[in-house]
Amino acid sequence: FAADESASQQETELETPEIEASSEEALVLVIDSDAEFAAKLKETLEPKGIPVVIALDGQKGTELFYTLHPQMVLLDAKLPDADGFSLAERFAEAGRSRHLPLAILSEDDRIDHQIRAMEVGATDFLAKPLNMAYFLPYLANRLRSQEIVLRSTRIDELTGAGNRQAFDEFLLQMTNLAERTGKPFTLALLDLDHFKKINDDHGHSAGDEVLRSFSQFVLNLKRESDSFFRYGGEEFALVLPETKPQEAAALIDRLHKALSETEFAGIAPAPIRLTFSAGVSEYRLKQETIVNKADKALYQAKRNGRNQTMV
Ligand code: GH3
Ligand code: MG
Ligand code: MG
Ligand code: MG
Repeated sequence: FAADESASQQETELETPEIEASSEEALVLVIDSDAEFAAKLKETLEPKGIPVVIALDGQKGTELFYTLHPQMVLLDAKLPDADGFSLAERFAEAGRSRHLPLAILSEDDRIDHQIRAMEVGATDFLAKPLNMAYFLPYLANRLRSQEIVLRSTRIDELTGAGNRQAFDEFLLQMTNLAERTGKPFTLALLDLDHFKKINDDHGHSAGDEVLRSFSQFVLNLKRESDSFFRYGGEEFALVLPETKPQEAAALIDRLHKALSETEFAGIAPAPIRLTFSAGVSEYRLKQETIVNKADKALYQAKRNGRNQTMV
């Protein structure tokens, strides 16, 4: 399954940086221990252009939920290692899943099960075996609504930073402006170091809390004219108008210094310390690969030992 492939990629020490899938791609996460059922769903949906990722237990499902940011979750009520209802509740609590279509699937469709699904924050309850004549248009409806929600949202719910959609649009505007006026700008990509370890050590809710705190930290220190976005899971972007790369690097070094003097308390039993690596790239006329350049610089910063900025 694709789930296993992406899992092994996650485990490599340093993966090649890549731009995350755009928010337009409707990825469906299926968490179900019935491998045959899950595989059949995948076989049915993928030819219709809906990528499906499968997790056979709650732990894997949680990992993929946080790594892949799916547009929809189908979650079996009974999992080998977790209760689907509690898992659904955790996903809903994660905050940014507020708009996420999340269906609980169960062979037991007694009304108290259906009520429980609604109480924990699921959007739907589907009885198993699925009635495909109902399920397919149902899924299409949910994904269509979800796409509209994603397109119309500019703020990342978890962190309060601008979201990926906002970033893409803002970058395009800045690029057009720079081409017209010749005014350059600088892009900095910030990637938290060894963030996976925070999730592994303290759980994903703590990880979420750290993402929130880090965003707040940057939002408090950045200049008024700089724009801050959540570019991907634990990756952020700063767009710095009329700023030279060296000035940007100096600004980011100030962030590095301030962060080294900061402890995030109240999240885990002991205060959490955090570092990040950054890649900086300047927009020049006719250069359309600013994100790729910043991404390459970021990769270099990681290679050089993290907690630093490369231009
Ligand atoms: P590196 O220093 O190489 O960047 O290591 P890393 O562990 O930070 O990077 P990696 O890409 O291996 O792991 C990123 C992790 O970020 C994996 C994923 O579960 C986690 N993550 C992504 N989005 C979220 C989120 O919204 N919440 C939480 N809690 N974790 C997230
Ligand atoms: Mg990574
Ligand atoms: Mg990363
Ligand atoms: Mg990272």
